[in-house]
Amino acid sequence: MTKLTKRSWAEPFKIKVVEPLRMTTREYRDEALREAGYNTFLLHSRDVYIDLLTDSGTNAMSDNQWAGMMMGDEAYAGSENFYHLEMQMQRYYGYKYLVPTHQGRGAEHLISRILIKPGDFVPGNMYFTTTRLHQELAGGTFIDVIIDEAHQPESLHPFKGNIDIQKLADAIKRVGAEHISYVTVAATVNMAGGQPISMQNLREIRKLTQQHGIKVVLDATRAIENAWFIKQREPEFAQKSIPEILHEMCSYTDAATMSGKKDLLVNIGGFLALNDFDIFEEARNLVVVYEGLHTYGGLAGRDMEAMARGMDEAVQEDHIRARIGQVEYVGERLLSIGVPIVQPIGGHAVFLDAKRFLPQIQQVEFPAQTLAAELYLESGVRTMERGIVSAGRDAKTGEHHFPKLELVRLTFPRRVYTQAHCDVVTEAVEAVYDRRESIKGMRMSYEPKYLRFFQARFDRM
Ligand code: PM9
Repeated sequence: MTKLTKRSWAEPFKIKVVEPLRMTTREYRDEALREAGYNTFLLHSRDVYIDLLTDSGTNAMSDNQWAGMMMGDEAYAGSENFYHLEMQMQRYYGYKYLVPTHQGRGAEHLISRILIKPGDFVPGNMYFTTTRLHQELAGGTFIDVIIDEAHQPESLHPFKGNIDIQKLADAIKRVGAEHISYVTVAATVNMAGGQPISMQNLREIRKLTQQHGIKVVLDATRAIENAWFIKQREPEFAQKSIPEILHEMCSYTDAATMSGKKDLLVNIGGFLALNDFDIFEEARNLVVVYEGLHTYGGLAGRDMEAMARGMDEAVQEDHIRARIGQVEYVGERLLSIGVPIVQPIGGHAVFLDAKRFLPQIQQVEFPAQTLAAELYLESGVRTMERGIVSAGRDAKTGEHHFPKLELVRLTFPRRVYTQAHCDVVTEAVEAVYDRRESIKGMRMSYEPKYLRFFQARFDRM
């Protein structure tokens, strides 16, 4: 008799509430796709079987978080939940001041308006869609200073989120430190495949920027998952706790924008965290114009409470091990059948490499958009394009950006799907992979001005 392979861990929770899923036929999905203009963002959620569109706001909250929802203090001003959230942010992230926002882009809007002067530059470790747009709307220009390996799906560099310090130094020299609003550092880097930045790199960024008096703003959206990778891959941190690592990461930065909808296990919420009192004062004033009073920033008291409680759960190692372990499980299975994906496998998602998956489709015919549509047609699994459509157009020339990475993101909400769902997903990818040679590209029939990937429509070629 053969022995079972030993599993030393499983999800650190059991399921108390369930939500039924709906399976559809291929004919039904064909029609639904056509109605959605072949854009998975435009599908009705009821027509989706397994939803891997995003891990944003789609997490399952715990019983403790739901209990917290009942403790919402919905006073217009001075909600108890705000003070709890502020205390928790200071405890885990270590910044002095908190400005709540309805979600991450609310915080990006505020910091961009405050720190960017028209004509300024913002270097960073690969663009993120909403982050770059707010920088551009404030009159800034983003400069990508991530290491080259981040643009190479097959590179096994353990920290593909790192900034190339030489590229950053060159950018400072080229445009002048006085024209750099701040350096934006994402942890992990979503568009590179959920890839982490190392603590060593954060230290080097701090050293260089300090020499020039330049501020560093962290995108802390998935910083807890980044801390996990630091613990696994940087020997100095093997014995450190996640909160200790997170604290040190934040200590090399001056401020953070946060979408609580990811790491913090909630359905809505975000914040801007700051150390500089003057910037805080300006942000606290601006937030009342765009989001809501400075003690709720567009959130209900109950949402702030759920986010405050989510922090305690998000830093638990058992939780992160199972969360990242699930993503790894799917990635490893796809690798084992030869499907091209971004490696190393990232924190929040498995990214299919559409350029290698569908080499017959030119980038202007949207291979990743096509692949996401095919995957839905095949199985009802919803994913997201992260390629030329997401990259949008150059703000000055109006030309398409042509990103080196043309990816489809299979994004795993936290604590939502089981291993059986994961197996169904890998089988669906395999089925599309088996018929990949017959797949043709698409043309864009409608293109909105901002963040086109959300609402663009396509036709089959
Ligand atoms: N990320 C995601 O699916 C949701 C919207 S974009 C498709 O990955 C980072 C690293 C993010 C992010 C959102 C935001 C904005 C900032 N930084 O969505 O406004 O991944 O809460 O956050 C999405 P909000």
